[in-house]
Amino acid sequence: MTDFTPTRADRFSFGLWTVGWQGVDVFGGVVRPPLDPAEAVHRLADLGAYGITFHDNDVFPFDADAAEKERHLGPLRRALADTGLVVPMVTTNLFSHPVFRDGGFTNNDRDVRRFALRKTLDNLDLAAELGATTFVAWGGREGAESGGSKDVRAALDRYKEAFDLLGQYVLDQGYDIRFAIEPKPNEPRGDILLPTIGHALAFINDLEHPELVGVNPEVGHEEMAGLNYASGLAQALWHGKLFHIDLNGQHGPRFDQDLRFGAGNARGAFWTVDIVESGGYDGPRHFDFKPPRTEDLDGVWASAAGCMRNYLILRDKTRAFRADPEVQAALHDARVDELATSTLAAGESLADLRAESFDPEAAAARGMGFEHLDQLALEHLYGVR
Ligand code: GLT
Ligand code: MN
Ligand code: MN
Repeated sequence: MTDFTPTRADRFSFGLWTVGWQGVDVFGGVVRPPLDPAEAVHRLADLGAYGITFHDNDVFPFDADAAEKERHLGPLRRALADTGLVVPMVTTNLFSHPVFRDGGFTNNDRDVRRFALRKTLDNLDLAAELGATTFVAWGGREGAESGGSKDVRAALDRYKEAFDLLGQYVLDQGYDIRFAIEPKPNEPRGDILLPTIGHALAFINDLEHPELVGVNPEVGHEEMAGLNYASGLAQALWHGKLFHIDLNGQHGPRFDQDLRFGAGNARGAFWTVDIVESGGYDGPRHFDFKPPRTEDLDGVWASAAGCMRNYLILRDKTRAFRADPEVQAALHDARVDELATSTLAAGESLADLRAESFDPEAAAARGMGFEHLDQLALEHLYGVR
């Protein structure tokens, strides 16, 4: 039994932009003071996280020269050394500065695309230096609001060109880094390129170095598209492409809420933890949430702690569900295990298959027993089993 206190072994990580979000939204300005990255590292370490992640401009300003970058990186490096926290993932901000109003890698303006590549190359060097092995690419500004403004096929050519160049750079430098594309259907653009896990997986197949590129699915982004996050994770795992995850909470298809993990769709969170824990994913449990604007700094830390605590609570519940003998019997009655058996037996021919007699009416009369199974899952989630 656990008291749901996170430890480093749980491998929880947080983006600096999450706890550092000052609450600026489309309708209002800052509600919280800036959070020093080194302070964030110490607070997250105290709460039980094992790592932090960041965009280049979460740490130093957009226009920083080498000396200014170093002035900001120094205290961060010291905080990492003092706490023992690691940096498993780094990402590039290709969306905040007005130059990226039409995106980075797929901007219609070629000079902006070239600038986006330079900014990303610099950040790859930093990622390698800090030991990050995953490099996330969230293309929030890569998209359009209107049909005529973007040639989507040309944009995908340029997107591919960018990942091909960056992949080759990583290979040439000998960096131990893989890329993870983060899909999102919309917001801030009206329609974002690579809007879902499925779109991203198909795109990756056409890259020069597909082995270097996977996905970083976010709970809220898939649910904004009305999709089932846990099911998307399962497919990404099936393709060997689940390189990283962004855990948070969302209440169905609406604006990107970035609630703390476990808030929002609690049933979805249960199945998310189930697949993350049992599906072969071995990366960080990374939170990408935004402590709501209602909160002061104490609320920020309560919200961050809640992400980890909810994950651990759900981890306990999913383990109890899997270990429950009644659940195991219900899984068997639902023939869930039978799906793992190949449809044709070894050595069997299609002629054998065609010669087999089968009574469809008898098979059709038999229910699947899924309701009983799902009720058991809900009872574990609701805390009565
Ligand atoms: C931004 C976005 C997130 C992405 C981050 C990585 S930035 O906060 O909303 O979903 O993961 O670029
Ligand atoms: Mn989001
Ligand atoms: Mn995210």
